[in-house]
Amino acid sequence: MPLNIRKLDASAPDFAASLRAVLAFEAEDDRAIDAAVADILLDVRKRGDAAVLDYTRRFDRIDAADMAALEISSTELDAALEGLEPTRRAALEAAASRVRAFHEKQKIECGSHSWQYAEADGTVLGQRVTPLDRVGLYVPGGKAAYPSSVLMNAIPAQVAGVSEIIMTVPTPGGARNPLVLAAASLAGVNRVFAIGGAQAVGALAYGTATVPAVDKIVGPGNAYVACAKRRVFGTVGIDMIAGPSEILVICDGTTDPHWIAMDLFSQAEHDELAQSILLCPDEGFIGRVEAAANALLGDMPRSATIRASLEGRGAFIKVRDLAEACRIANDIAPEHLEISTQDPQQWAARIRHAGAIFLGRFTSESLGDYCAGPNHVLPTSRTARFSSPLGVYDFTKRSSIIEVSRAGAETLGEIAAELAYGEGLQAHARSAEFRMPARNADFEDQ
Ligand code: HSO
Ligand code: ZN
Repeated sequence: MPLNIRKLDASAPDFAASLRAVLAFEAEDDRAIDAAVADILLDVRKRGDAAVLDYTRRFDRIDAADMAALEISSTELDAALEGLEPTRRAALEAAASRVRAFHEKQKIECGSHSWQYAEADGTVLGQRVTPLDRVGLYVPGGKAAYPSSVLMNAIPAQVAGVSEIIMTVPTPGGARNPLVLAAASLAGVNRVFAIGGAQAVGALAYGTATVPAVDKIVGPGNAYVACAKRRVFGTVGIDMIAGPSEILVICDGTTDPHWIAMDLFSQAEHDELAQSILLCPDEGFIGRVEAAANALLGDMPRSATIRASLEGRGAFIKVRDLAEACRIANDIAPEHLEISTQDPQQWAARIRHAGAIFLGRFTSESLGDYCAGPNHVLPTSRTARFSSPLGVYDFTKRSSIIEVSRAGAETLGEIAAELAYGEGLQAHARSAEFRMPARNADFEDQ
């Protein structure tokens, strides 16, 4: 059966409403899931390892005597790396070193360094940047167990200077994914536990006798994991709640339509709910991409997922021109935006909201997923309007630095005391005034 992908025309009077309908995505908000997760978290908090072992027995069918049996040793991680087929290992190493190089550069450019300055009277102000002590990395099992995501989450943490990265990965039935373990070894993950679900999130957030409590939990997961991350937020930091993958392609109609069709497939194959959209001013070209998609689909092992995604959430949108395409792209604020046109820089300059922008016909989004260097953990579901790719900055925090000189205590004391009295906070005012000879009869220099 030929693919039945929705076609929209940006000039149609009902276009805005049709686009909203295409974009509509309700993050799963299932009360039953939330209630189950709340129970699990409470139980892990109360009973620690014993609770985690019980849930792992129940959900992952692993009968471990104790939590130590669920820790994957560094010897096993290294052996997984050693055991990889040489070309696979070389690719993983090349990807890791490119991702590391990009994030090293990001560390220098993106305000990861402390700074301070002195005012005329000697008061010093500044900001100190420190890495988080311990980070938890959740890696999903099953269909979304991506070694590339291990690299993308662990490497920026390491570059930031995080001293301990604790990874959890469910291994249903005890099946360990060697490529995931190899990636953990390569990325320098410190400890790995074969646990998953809300119980793993709880263990990382609260700590158990065996699993150390972390300061922040990052990494994707299913609805239970997402819900658990939301619930432990505040006790620990979290990265983001990632939605299904998205790709938006702007094409001027002169790229090989097979390339474009495959780019749309590349995100569609992640998930039935993934979203792939093409914006193009040339209706004939849209037809050729559709024909190419139909010709290519049969060869895809994940054709069922691709079909469900494209037919359920995909769209071909005919635009008047590329300027209109850029306006629509900003409205959609996609996770990934490909600009497959002549002079892509010109159009990229108009883009304000996108997780990652891929310029030119040779830049397939998939290169960014694995090895270009920038992070593949990106804002989805229009959150690119206000958030950024995962980066070194997500694994650091800032402390303000204030060192007031004796002269500064006078000038700042005037201001602070005035405002403190205005707020009815006497102790604040007096605390400042004690350090001001003019306002403190008992002032003694020290
Ligand atoms: N495109 C995904 C990341 C990924 N792709 C991992 C392949 N493996 C993020 O949206
Ligand atoms: Zn991908």
